[in-house]
Amino acid sequence: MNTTTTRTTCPYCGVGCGVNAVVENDAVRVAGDEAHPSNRGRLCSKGTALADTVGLNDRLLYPMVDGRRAGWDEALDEVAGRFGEIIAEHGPDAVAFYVSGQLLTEDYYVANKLMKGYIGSANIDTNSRLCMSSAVAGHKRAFGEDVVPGCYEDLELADLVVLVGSNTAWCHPVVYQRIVAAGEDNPDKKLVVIDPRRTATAESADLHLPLAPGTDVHLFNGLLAYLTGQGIESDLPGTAEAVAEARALGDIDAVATACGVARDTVAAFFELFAKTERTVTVFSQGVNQSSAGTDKVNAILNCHLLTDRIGKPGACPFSITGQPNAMGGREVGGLSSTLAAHMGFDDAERVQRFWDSPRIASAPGLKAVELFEAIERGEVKAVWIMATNPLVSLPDADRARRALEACEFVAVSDCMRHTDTVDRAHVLLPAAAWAEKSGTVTNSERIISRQRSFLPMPGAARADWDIICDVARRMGFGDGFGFDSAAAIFREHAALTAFENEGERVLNLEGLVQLTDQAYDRLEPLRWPVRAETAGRAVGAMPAQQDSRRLFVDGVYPTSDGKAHLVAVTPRGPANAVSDQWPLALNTGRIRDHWHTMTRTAKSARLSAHIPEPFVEIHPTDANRYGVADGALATVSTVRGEAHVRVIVTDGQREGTLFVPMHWNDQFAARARVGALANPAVCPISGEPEFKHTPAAIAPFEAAWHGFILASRPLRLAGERLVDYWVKVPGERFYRYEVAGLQAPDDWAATVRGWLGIDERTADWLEASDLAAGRYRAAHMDAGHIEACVFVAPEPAALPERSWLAGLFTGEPVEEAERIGLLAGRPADPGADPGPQVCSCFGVGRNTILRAINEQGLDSVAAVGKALDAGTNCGSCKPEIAALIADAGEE
Ligand SMILES: Nc1nc2c(c(=O)[nH]1)N[C@H]1C(S)=C(S)[C@@H](COP(=O)(O)OP(=O)(O)OC[C@H]3O[C@@H](n4cnc5c(=O)[nH]c(N)nc54)[C@H](O)[C@@H]3O)O[C@H]1N2
Ligand SMILES: Nc1nc2c(c(=O)[nH]1)N[C@H]1C(S)=C(S)[C@@H](COP(=O)(O)OP(=O)(O)OC[C@H]3O[C@@H](n4cnc5c(=O)[nH]c(N)nc54)[C@H](O)[C@@H]3O)O[C@H]1N2
Ligand code: SF4
Ligand SMILES: [Mo]
Repeated sequence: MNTTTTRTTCPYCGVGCGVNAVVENDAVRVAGDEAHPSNRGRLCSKGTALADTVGLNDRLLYPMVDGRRAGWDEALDEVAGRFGEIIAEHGPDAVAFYVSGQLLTEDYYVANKLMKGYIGSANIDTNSRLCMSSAVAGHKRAFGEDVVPGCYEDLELADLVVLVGSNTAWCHPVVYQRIVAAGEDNPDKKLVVIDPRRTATAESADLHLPLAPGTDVHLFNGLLAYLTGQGIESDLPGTAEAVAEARALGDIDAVATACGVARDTVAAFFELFAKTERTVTVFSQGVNQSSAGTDKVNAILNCHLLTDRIGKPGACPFSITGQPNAMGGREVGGLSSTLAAHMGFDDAERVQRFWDSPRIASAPGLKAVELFEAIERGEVKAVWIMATNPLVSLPDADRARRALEACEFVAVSDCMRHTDTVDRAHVLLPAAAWAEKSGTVTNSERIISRQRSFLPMPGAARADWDIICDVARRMGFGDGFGFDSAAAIFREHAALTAFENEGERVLNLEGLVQLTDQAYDRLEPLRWPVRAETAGRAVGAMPAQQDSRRLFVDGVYPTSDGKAHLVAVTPRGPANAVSDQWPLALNTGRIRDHWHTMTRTAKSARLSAHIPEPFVEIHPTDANRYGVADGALATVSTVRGEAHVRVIVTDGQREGTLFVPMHWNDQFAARARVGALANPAVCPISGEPEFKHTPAAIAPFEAAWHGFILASRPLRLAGERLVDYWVKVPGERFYRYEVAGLQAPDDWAATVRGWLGIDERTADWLEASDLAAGRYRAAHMDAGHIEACVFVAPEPAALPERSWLAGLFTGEPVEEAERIGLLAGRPADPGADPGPQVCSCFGVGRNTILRAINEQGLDSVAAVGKALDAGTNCGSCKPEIAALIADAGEE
């Protein structure tokens, strides 16, 4: 047996977990890396399922030009040539790059260098604009530099963890597990969650503040005023102004009213915060993705600065990052509003000298939303998109689509053959994916880790840095892009951070400037800043005096006066308020087991099984008011567009608000791309869009019939007559489609055969119908195997569960006993139906868990874990298991 183990890093969230990838013969398996300081061996459901995602199905394997396969020379000459022509004719600002926090630092570095130093424009922006830019801007206003001052250990040491606008249990699960585990050792530890929704994270909090959307500044200003009322003072610049602004709102009652939260809840939070020295406030997209995003960030930072809770064990504000390399991108300067290595445009001369480049961008470029508007107006005529899917992820995404369709030249570097964005490119460049590519990423706690390749690059795929350098050389910039390895690029990046850095920039990798190729290959996870004397040591092994875990320990900041600044912030509502026509506030975000636009997580059947369909969550009162029922379909609309999604009625959703996940797109659903509905209003300081608040309406989707199809092969339902709603759910050995239509066909059998593409005469076809009752059921068999089955009913609730039927797609012939149950859609023995999946790691279903709870009297998550393994690997499903136990107890 031929086995190799490679230590690498998870390519999903900013927790940055270390992963051991084991390749045994041709099979890949992954496990958490016990030696990585960020996760110490843990992985969440997505990390655990990484091996499911490395297959080559649907991969982009060759360059394409105008829809046909091309060689690298042709494709790269086309990109270099078209960019060159447009620059020559219209100047450097007529072109742009739109890149991503999913690039490695080395890829990012050369993309930034090419645009800002050689093309001479700052028109390179990144999807981090949609993600972290408010945190960046807030950090700069308060600290003088974009720096996260603490580390994950602080979350363990804290006696109070405040999670603001962060569904940590689902979006940063390993950090969440670390907080929960620390709570088990410290019974005094308290967890407060501030989120309009009662999320999985809020379920296990000591206190949940379900505040009205967009009222975080009101709340934290209220807190600042309360703290000063307790006699807490500070002589930091800006304090008087910030406190005066904070007091303007009034007392706790006024704050409670403004935030729409019970007075006692607000008071309890304020008291807890005031008395707990060791407090960490974690914030994420509920804060950043707002037209007041930067102000929200500073309202939080103000409270930490006033109380001097920063740079201390267990005390700091903590911006938790989304993407695996959101931090690395910020470090190289990938945002259009920064230059490079935490330097701004004031440092242009210095950066140009370091690069020895022909030009240098001297002023900020276009920010993501503006960039696509400029493309639409024809001012930007060529764009190169790398590692992001903007036609799904930008707000007002249909407008972004029109912009790209009108654009003279669009190049896309991606790993997938089809995405909503890829399908609109003139030139496609196949990029190496995780497992194939090699370089570094920086996580939320400033730890730089290696992503290492353990599989060969498939087809003609190449690393992003390699593609970018090749284009640069073809544009005549050979001097600056002669890199022959990721290591060489990393050294130059490190050197730029240290260049003429006399301590005025905290980001400093001077200790890594001399890193040999061999040392780079072996690089252990290492936290910046990396001074010369600490280089090469693992984080855990650093001596205390060279500790970089906490910054600003001495109270010195990279500002002109060396001090941190409080910033006066004025509370204001979202950019567009709800109205009679658009009475509900549409909030968007993430679910546990999907990643962004699903290009990777949809390759995993177990991840796709957790929440199979796009949905809208709505409060019972609103559901009543607008006539939508749990389990039915609804149309959610805004001024920009509409989406057709499944309704979930829950009192965890705040009245007056809706929640729709961001993940589904045109590859997986007929119409569920919520970006097309989202408001492109941005924070005036950071340019980050208001994804968490768009005025919206909801109405029932009046389907005449509902159904589902399970098929062994993928079907093409897009554009299929009578199928007005479809969602594709990849399964283990099958594809599941949830379908519905506004009108029933005259001939079900013929219509269904058409969907399945089967020949009437030869097929082994089982059928049962009760057309008067609106029911139709059929199965297509082939030599005893099941090829497909279709179930149709007038109501969704009248359809059988999918899990048992799905289990018949084993590749083996269907047994006679099962064949009897087939058209009934349920087994002869009801105990055989596991129900919808709860635990992705062990594939344990809801029915199985409920049966075990009831039959064995299990009363704790640990007991369920012992009996069924559910929840014992990544732990991401623990909140759901706890909810099932609670429900069973109530009955
Ligand atoms: N499973 C999974 N994990 C991920 C990702 C993924 O796609 N899937 N993506 C990664 C990325 S790039 C990112 S950026 C992170 C994002 O991680 P999170 O920020 O935790 O995720 P979101 O679901 O976008 O939003 C968080 C919460 O903000 C709340 N919110 C909405 N409006 C407000 C408000 O006005 N105030 C407050 N206080 N809260 C509000 C929402 O209800 C939501 O529960 O997740 C990362 N991790
Ligand atoms: N409605 C709504 N929209 C949102 C958000 C929200 O909360 N609500 N959140 C926003 C946030 S925080 C984020 S971070 C964005 C994320 O949004 P996107 O960045 O658009 O989402 P991804 O699906 O991660 O897109 C990554 C693309 O890069 C490809 N890819 C993967 N690895 C590589 C690689 O190594 N090289 C190359 N060249 N390509 C690669 C993938 O196939 C995929 O097409 O979405 C934003 N949009
Ligand atoms: S928490 Fe999960 S998704 Fe995030 S890095 Fe760790 S394993 Fe990957
Ligand atoms: Mo993000």
